[in-house]
Amino acid sequence: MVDLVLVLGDQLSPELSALQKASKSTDIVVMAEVADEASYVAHHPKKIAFLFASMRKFAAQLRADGWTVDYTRLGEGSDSICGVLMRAAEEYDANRVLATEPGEWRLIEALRHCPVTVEQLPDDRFIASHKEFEGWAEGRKALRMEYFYREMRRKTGLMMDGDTPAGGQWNYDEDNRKPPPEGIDFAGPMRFTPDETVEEVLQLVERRFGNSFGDLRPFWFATDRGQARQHLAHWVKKGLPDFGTYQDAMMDDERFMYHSIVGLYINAGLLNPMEVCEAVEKAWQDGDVPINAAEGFIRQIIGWREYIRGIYFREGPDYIHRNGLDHTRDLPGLYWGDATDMRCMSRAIEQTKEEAYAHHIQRLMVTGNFALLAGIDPFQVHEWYLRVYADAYEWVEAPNVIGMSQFADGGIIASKPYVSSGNYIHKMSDYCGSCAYSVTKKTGKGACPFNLLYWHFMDRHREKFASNNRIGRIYGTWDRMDDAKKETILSEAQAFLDRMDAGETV
Ligand code: FAD
Ligand code: DLZ
Ligand code: SF4
Repeated sequence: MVDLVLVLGDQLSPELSALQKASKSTDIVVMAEVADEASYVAHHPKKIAFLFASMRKFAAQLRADGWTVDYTRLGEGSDSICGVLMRAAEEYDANRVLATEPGEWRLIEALRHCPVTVEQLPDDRFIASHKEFEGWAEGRKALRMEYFYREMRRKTGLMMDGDTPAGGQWNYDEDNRKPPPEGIDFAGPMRFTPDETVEEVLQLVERRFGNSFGDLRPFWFATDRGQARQHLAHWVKKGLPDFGTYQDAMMDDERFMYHSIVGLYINAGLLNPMEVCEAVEKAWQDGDVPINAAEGFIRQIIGWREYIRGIYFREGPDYIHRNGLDHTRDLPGLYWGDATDMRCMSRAIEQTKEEAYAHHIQRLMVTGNFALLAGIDPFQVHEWYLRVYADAYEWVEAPNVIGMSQFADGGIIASKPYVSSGNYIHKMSDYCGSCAYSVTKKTGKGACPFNLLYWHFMDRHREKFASNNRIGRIYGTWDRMDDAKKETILSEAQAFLDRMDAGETV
């Protein structure tokens, strides 16, 4: 009996559980570019091109390895994954599909309801299974990442001396998070010139998705495992040593800083998270990188990445609709590139449009912070992040946006809302120096909007946050201001929001 083996666009890994369970000699691998996946949100064209090119190359690799692959190009078959499976089941007389569980409830449900029988196997490219995460979370009052991370260190043995963490500490963040340096000596991610396969896909994406937000060209992403590994080795050597130190810094003319830009490759399956961590651990063991860089990076992958996924699957399909702070403002046009005088916002959004990339602090403390302060509907914020980043899939994007960034899950992920006035951005970046607003002005003409909106947010959510032990004390500062000053701040913040809602340049 023939089985079909479904390989989705973000499952491009030879070690995929569905491939492991299948028989190379009798089973048929099914891969498909389908309109439903390419348009359930209007993805950035670079993301679609990256996935389609990587899918085509992965299919070629599977064939070279002896698999039979049924590959459907966009527009040449059904619009949905289930439709493609139904056609293939009939064509090959198969009555079962082996699949690895998709990273989205939407697609998990679609496969469950597909008329063909689909066996969904665990995605064991992750370090923690759903059961393990559940076991860890069970009975805890607060699900703090740091404790989960320690479990993952023990499980993987990464940077461990027996039962104790290498160097004696679990976390070296006191050496990280420095403000931006004068200049940086890393030229950024490795760039790959499009080959024939990539060029063909670029032309297809230009025709079909050319009107979506985002620049398709220049296209420089790796699109196969070999290239992704080259990129990783380059970054480990040149970027990793300063990764930790400047992890939170932002610079006006440095889009990538010392970040790894491996998220899109790991999430699509071109790199395995453990191989990435092992490369980093080895660089540290060889004495090439400091412990704060290696530990800080490994924590992002085996800590944050795994924890975030655990939350997505634990919280269920309704998570993306949560709105714990009742925010209802529409996402303003500046997120789609409309002019804004806020330098930090315009630079973060401009690079998002051109590169389908912004680093963590730009996502959290610039675009995310602004959306939260301005009270934008978290579902619209979620859709924006899902659309614009090349590494975005719901399992990882939604908890970061709904939970960490917008505090819309009521505090499952974050113990306090990630909000700040302009002061944080000023400390951690050089944006403010070339901004039309003044970060030191709290009110009046030219006052930084983050300064105004910060108090507007704190004031309107006083009931929720006054007793929060991490942020509640801030109300003391607010209460010490005289009433006239408070009134000025709130009315100027409201005037700013009104101008923004009216579509004026702010
Ligand atoms: P680096 O800064 O070099 O970090 C290394 C790796 O650690 C990342 O590639 C990623 O695999 C992992 N990592 C670090 N932080 C996180 C985190 N919070 N959650 C999950 N993995 C993490 N990450 C995504 O992969 N997809 C998303 O759609 C996404 N959306 C985000 C939205 C918001 C509002 C925020 C605050 C964060 C989001 N993140 C997302 C997490 C993080 O910002 C990105 O993983 C990171 O910026 C990717 O760039 P990089 O590969 O250069 O990562
Ligand atoms: C994101 C994406 C896109 C743009 N296109 C496809 C596609 O045509 N075929 C496919 O198999 N997968 C695609 N994907 C990835 C899926 O959307 C992804 O598997 C789910 O969102 C679950 O993470
Ligand atoms: Fe952003 Fe305010 Fe600084 Fe301008 S002054 S860059 S708006 S933080």
